[in-house]
Amino acid sequence: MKITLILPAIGKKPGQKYIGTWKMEPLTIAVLKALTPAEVETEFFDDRIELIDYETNTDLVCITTETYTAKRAYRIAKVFRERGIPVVMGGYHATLCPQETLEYCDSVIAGNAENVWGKMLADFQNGCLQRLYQGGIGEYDIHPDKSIFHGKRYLPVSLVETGRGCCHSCDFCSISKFYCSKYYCRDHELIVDDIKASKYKYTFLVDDNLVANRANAMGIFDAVEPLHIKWAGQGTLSMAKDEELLKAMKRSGCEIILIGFESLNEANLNQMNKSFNYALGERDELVKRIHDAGIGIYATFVFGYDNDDERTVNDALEFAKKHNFYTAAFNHLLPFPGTPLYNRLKQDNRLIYDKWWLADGYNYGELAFHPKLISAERLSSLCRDARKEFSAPGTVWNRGMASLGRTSPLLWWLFWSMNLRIGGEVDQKMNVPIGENLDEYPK
Ligand code: B12
Ligand code: SF4
Repeated sequence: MKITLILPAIGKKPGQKYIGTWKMEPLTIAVLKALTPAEVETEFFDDRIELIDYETNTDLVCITTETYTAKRAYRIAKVFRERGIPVVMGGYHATLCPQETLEYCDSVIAGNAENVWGKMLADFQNGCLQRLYQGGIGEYDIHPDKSIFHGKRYLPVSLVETGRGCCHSCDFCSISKFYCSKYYCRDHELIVDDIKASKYKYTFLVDDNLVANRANAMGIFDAVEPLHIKWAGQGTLSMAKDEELLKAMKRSGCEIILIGFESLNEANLNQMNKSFNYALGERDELVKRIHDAGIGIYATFVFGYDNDDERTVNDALEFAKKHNFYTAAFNHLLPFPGTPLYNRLKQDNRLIYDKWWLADGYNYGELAFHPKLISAERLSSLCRDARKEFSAPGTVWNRGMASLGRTSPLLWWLFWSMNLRIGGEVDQKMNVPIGENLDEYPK
């Protein structure tokens, strides 16, 4: 038997290349490969870097879905199903919208694949593929098999999972919905083995909230320290309150930590159920503590809550410039299906599209709902302007100089290439048509 794994891309502008900084190794596919029995032949098409061979000789097609890639996934599935080849889907979108996804494929695995993948393959071989498999949540005691990436060129960063889920319940977050606001630790030996097997010295520890469980986090940092790697990860501002934790993070090789500041406005933080971000105390002081520990910050902000207006975007930009963050994202709010945010906006009749991810004419970078104090178009362009300003040569220079000594020399060099690349991509990303132009070169 042969199965074909596919990672669909978001979309691209006609004649242009796919967004460079999105081309990371897809851990999801390496996990599915590892779960597949050796006697089953596998092949993999990464839609972000290569053309899909729709004529390939295969028995079963398995597609991973995110909400942004759902439209593309459905189109790919249609072609294979017209050839009589069954299609299975899983991933974030399929889990959040299983009934919609089932309209476009033969079977869905909702949740984590680990404990049902083998059964799904056996059912398929026995001619009794079920429509819906309920996978587990947070069980992942295997090593991903990255041999499936052979011959594909990704960014030179190794992805290693350290945890799944998050203990918080921010109203816009798909993770909190998928993992029911719980955090699941991963066995530290597996983490160490994965790092040892990694191709690159620079590692992205995949975790939605690395500091969700303090004792577990300290254990990971102790286990990783002897490996002498440099890593980036994702946490929350709460880590700044804990000096011992910060020191252990740094000792273990932490260089950059992604922190969702989201908003500087208290009412907005309340509305998104992230009030813990201001309850922690003086924000400037917390940022300083992280920087003083020798850790750079990737700050993320989101705009579109009910108290956002022209001023709030600018306030966040000034805050990011004042602290000379290593990098920052100025995103507009997007209602992902299944989240409390989506349900609230739908109930209030504020969605521009019922399903923006399938809507004809919906482009990356556009708002999919009406904010209260500002128009959708204006907010989209303010976010774009903030990104441009933050990556303008003068701002990048100031940030680069501030990072000198804060991060290791390797990360300091990386700062320039990364920030210049991100700056160059701002307009390339704006208005990318979702699901379009992917069956053409260049990739
Ligand atoms: C690393 C990462 C990235 C990397 C690389 C992405 C990649 N494709 O490899 C970068 C930084 C480039 C990135 C970019 C973006 N990302 Co991202 N990213 C992640 C992150 C942190 C880890 C992904 C991962 O490797 N997980 C580990 C694997 C093993 O878990 P998994 O994918 O869930 O797979 C399991 C199950 O879902 C299931 N499964 C998955 N697929 C399939 C398929 C089949 C057939 C089956 C049966 C089962 C199955 O089984 C797997 C094993 O249990 C996730 C959050 C997270 N913790 O997962 C966000 C996440 C996937 N990203 C997200 C988003 C929104 C984005 C961006 C759109 C952000 C933006 N505004 O630009 C872009 C889009 C880029 C693109 N798609 O081209 C959202 C998606 C939400 C949604 N509803 O779709 C997530 C969930 C983050 C969040 N907080 O909500 N991202
Ligand atoms: S802290 Fe981050 S990962 Fe956790 S629920 Fe909030 S946005 Fe999601």
